[in-house]
Amino acid sequence: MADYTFYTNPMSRGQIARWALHEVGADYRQILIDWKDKPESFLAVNPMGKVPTIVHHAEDGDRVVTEAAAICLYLAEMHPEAGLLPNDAEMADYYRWTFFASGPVEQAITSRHLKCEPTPEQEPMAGWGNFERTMNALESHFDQADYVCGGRFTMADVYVGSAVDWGLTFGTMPPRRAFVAYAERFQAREGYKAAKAVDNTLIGEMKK
Ligand SMILES: N[C@@H](CCC(=O)N[C@@H](CS)C(=O)NCC(=O)O)C(=O)O
Repeated sequence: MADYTFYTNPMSRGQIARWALHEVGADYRQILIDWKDKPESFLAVNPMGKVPTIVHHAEDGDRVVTEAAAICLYLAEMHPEAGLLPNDAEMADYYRWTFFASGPVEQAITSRHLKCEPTPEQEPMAGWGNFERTMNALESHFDQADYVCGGRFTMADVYVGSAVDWGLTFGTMPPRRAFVAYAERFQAREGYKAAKAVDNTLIGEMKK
């Protein structure tokens, strides 16, 4: 049996987890999920019926991890040999920007897409404030750092990088110079290229 069962759909946030799986060299088998026909076995492990979902078949039993950000950080912990964990000095940026991407960035993009952005009066209670504030904050980091933790790629870049990658590809994030330069850096990685090749092949097959 493979170490991980990976529930995904190639046209989804499952791409984030696949990139993480490839970065750590994980042994996984995939189960592709059709939104209109979700297997009971999948709903049993994730009642939300959302991908990505992984089941780690650990020695002490099966462990379910959902939420793309959590899957990335979990895989980095389970595979320290991949060298994607932060050291003490990198820890603050590692957590800060991973959670910033999974909270404010995700909400800023989704609320704009759904045309339900907060009014100026609502901004103080909206965790992302507004779209511009969120984009400006993220840009300010990549204006002075090549990666989330400064000069070196860590697992946080899989999650934050995926947000930037997705945003630039679908035009839901502004193509600011710092975002484009960051994307060029992480897109050159072997793990990124290998994971995208799998998903792009699957997407091609789905379109036949
Ligand atoms: N909070 C979750 C969101 C996952 C999510 O919304 N996945 C979508 C695809 S991108 C999904 O599974 N949609 C199927 C559905 O809701 O039926 C995460 O960050 O992983």
